[in-house]
Amino acid sequence: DEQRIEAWRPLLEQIDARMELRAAGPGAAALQELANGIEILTGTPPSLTLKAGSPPVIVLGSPQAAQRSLEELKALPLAEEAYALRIGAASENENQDGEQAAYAILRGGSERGLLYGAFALLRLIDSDPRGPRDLDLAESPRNPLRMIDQWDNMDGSVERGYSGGSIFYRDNRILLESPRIDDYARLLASVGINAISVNNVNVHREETKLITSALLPDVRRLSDTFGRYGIQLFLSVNYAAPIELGELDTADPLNTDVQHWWQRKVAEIYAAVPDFGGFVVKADSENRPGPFTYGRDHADGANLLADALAPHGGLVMWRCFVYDCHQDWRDRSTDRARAAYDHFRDLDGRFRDNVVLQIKNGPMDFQVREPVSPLFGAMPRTNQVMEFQIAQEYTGQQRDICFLVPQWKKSLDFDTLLNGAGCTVKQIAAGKVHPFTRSGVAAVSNIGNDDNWTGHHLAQANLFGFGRLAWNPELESDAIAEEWSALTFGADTPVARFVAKLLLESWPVYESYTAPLGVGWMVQPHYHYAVDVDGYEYSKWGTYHFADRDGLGVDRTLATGTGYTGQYADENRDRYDSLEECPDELLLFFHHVPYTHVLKSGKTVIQHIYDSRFEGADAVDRWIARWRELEADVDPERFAHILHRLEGQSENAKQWRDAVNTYFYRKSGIPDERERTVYA
Ligand code: GCW
Repeated sequence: DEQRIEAWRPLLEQIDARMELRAAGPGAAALQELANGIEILTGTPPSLTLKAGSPPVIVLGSPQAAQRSLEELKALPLAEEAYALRIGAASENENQDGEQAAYAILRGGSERGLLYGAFALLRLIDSDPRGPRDLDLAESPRNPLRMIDQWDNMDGSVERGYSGGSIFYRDNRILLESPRIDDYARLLASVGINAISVNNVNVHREETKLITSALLPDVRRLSDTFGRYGIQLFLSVNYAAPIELGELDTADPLNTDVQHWWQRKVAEIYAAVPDFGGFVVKADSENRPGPFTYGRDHADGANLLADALAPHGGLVMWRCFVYDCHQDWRDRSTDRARAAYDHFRDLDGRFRDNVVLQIKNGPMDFQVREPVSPLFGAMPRTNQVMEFQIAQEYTGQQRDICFLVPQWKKSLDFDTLLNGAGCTVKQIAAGKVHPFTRSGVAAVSNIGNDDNWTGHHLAQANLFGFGRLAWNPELESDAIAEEWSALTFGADTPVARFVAKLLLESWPVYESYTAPLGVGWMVQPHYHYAVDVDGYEYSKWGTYHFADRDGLGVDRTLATGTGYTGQYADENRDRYDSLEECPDELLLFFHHVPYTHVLKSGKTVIQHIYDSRFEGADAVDRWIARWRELEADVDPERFAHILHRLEGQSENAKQWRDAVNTYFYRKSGIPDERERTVYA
C-alpha cells in the first residue's frame, strides 16, 4: 500500500487550478477535497495555486509536462456534468535531469464536473492496486437525475431508518450546526448524486411548515451546504398544505384560490432559496391527502404544483406508489401489483413538462424479489424516474447483509420491449428511449446519525453502489463491490477480497432464507424485519401468498388470474403467463402452483423451499467462520462490529429457515427428501 502511494507522490505534491474564483461553488469543493484527500493519503498537504480561468481545470504534478495535454483537454467539448482525466505517468515524462515529470489533468464541463473528476481521481489512487499509469478518460453521467430521498422527520426519527436518528433534525429543528450534514453532502457528491429531498414523503404537521417563512431561512442554509457540492435541494410537501397551514379550506387543484396559493408559496420559496429544486409528493397513497378527495386525478394534482414551479425552473417528483391499502383479503379481484399502472398509465400526455413520475422499481414494495414495474417506460410522453430503496426495509434492515446493487442492476437491465428490443429500463431512465426532458433514478437513503452512518458497516456499500450505478448503470456489480471494499479495507487485501465476495453473495443468500420464489412478505407486520409467514395474509395491505394444503403463489396471469401480466409488452406478458417460461425466481409472483410443481432447476417447489432455507442459513455460518479467520487483518472495532452483526444474521436466518420450513411442512405434509430437521 505504502509503495503504491509513494509511486503516486510525484503527482500529488503540487496542484495548479484554473477556475472562476467563487468561494462556495463545487470548484472550490473539488480543490479542497483533492488537497484534503492527498494529505490523508500521503501525509503531506500539496502546494496549491489558484488562478481565474475557464473552463475549470486542475493540474497535478509537473505543469511543464502537462502543458500539451492541457491545451488538448481545454478544447475538448464536455457536457455540463462531465469530466476528463488524463494522467501522464510513463517514464517518457522524465525531464533531462532524469526527474519524474508525471502529471494528472482534470477538466470539468463545469465546476460540478470538476468535482466529480476530483473524486474519481481520489478513488483511483486509493483503490487501483496498479498505481499510477497513463490514462485518458472522459466520463459523463448516464442519468440526468441522480437523486436521494431522505425519509427523515423533524422530531429526529427516520421512517424505515436503521442507523440511528436523523442527521438533519431534532426536536422539530433543523440541525444546522451539525457537521454530519456537510459530510453527507461530501459523501453523496463523491459518487455523483446531484439532488436530495430532505424530508419524509409522509409529511406530518411539523414538516408541512418547512415551506413557511419561519423555516425557509434554515432550508436555505441546507440548500447552500448541498449546493456547494453540486446537489440540488428538494422538499417533500403535504398536498393539503393550504388547509393544514390554516390558510384555505380546500386543496382542490382546480380551485383558483388554491392555484394562487401555490404560486405565491413557490415564489416565496424561491425568494428565500434561489437554487431550490422542487417538490416530492406522495399523494393519495397510504392515507396521505391528494387530488382524489376532490374527484380530480393525479395529472390535475401534479400540474397544480408544476404550474407554480415552472416559472422558477422547479420540478415536481410525483410518486406513483398509489394503491388501495384498505383492501379486503376476501376480495380476490383486487391486485395491489396492478395499482400504479391502472392509476397512471392512461394519464400519459396530460402531465406538464416539469413533472417527473417517480415509480418504485417493483409493482409491490421493495421486496427481495419482484418483477420490474410495468409502468416504467409505458408512458412515452411523461418524464419518469425509477425509485429504489437503499434502506433495507424488507431486505434485512441493515442488520442482515444484503448488497442490493445486483438487484438494482436486474431492474435496470430489464428489457421492457415496449418499443421493440433494447428498451431496457436503464435506457429509458437515461432518457434515450422516450423524449423525456428530465429522468433518471432516485433512491431512499439508508443513513442516520450512527457513527458508521448505516447501522451495519457493510451497508455503506449500498449507498456507494447506488451512486456509482446511477452515474453509470453499465458498471458491473463485482466491480462496484470490489471498488468499495478496496476503498474501505485497503486495495488488494484479504479482507477486501472477502468482503467483496460476501457482498456479492448476500442478496441471493438473503433471498434464500426469506420469502421464496418471488412471493414476497412473510414478515412481521409493521416492523418488516423477521419472519411471520402469515403476518400479512389476512390484512388490508394486499400482500398475500395464498398458501393452502395443495400449493401457494399468486395467480396474476391473464387467463385465470388478476390479469396483471397484461400490463407488460406482449412478449414479456407471454413469458410471465407461461408456467414453463416464467423464471423460477418469480414463479410464485405470477402463478399459484402445487408444492409438487417441478421448477426449471429440476426440484419441486417444496423441496426448493427446504433446500434453499437450509443453504441460506448455512451460508451465513460460513461467512462467520471465514470472518473469524480474518481477525488479525482488520481493526478490532470493525472486526467485532461485523462479527456481531453476522451472528445476529445467523440467528435471523435460522428463525426464518425453521418457521418457513415448518409452515410448509405442516401445510403440505410432504417431508424433506434429505431428512434434515424440519420441525413438525
Ligand atoms: O414501503 C412502504 C413503507 C412506508 C413508506 C412507503 C412509501 C414512506 O413501509 O414506511 O412510507 O412505503 O414508499 O411511501
